[in-house]
Amino acid sequence: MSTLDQHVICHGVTERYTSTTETGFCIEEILTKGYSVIPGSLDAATIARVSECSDKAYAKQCELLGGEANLKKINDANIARAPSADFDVFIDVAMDPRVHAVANALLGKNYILYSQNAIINVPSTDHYQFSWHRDLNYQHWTSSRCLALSALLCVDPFDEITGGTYVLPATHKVEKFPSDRYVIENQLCVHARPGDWILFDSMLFHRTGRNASAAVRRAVNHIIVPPFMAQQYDFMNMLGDKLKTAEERVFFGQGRQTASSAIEWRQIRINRL
Ligand SMILES: O=C(O)CCC(=O)C(=O)O
Repeated sequence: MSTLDQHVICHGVTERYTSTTETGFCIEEILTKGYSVIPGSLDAATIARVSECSDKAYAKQCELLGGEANLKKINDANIARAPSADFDVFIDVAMDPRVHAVANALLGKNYILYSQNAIINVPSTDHYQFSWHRDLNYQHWTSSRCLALSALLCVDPFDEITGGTYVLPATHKVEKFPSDRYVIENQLCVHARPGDWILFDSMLFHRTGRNASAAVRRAVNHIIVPPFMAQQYDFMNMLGDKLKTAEERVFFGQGRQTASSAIEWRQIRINRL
């Protein structure tokens, strides 16, 4: 890139982004191309614990469900679902303030955790997430505002060899999934380091890359939504007592479960007074 290319000049432009902060630039990238990479607030020891606990949570889930073979039958092998139910470190991960700053700016002050899953990408092993998808599955429409934010914590290096996340830039703005030729000519692999977050509009088409390295590549995905959407898991039921702060309880969905009756719906509001 020449020095001339570093100098931005334009004409006929009266409106533009003027992002001056890291969060502001991240939001500009998500709104425009659908994704952004930011460094997280978590230290190396925490990332190492996330790595170890992802494997332990998965092993426990395999055991509870009658072995990994049963998970393979439902295309759900090598995913630890809601690992925060077993290991508190995933509560800390979900509360990373850098992610919450972006969620707040994109979704407004009311948002909750729809799902949290650790993706374990084993070398030379198929994974259901290798296929292109939106995190809001089966949705083929666009919205003027971001409807959901996906926050993928990279636990290991992400690149073409290790199986980084592949994206189709700006497809959060296009209703249909593109043709094969378009995908092949426009897909790109997002590079990231352990501890980084890949933040993307949940409607962006993406997939996990094949892992051609010798090491397992792990990540923890969080889908963050406005509270009118029902959560994938009842986090409050799974980890209610473990949540220490009001911020944690709100994010994990306190008070957002479907009311069992109209009386209960009103009583919850009266109790809040
Ligand atoms: O593992 C990845 O790189 C992406 C994960 C993913 O596609 C998902 O969790 O929806």
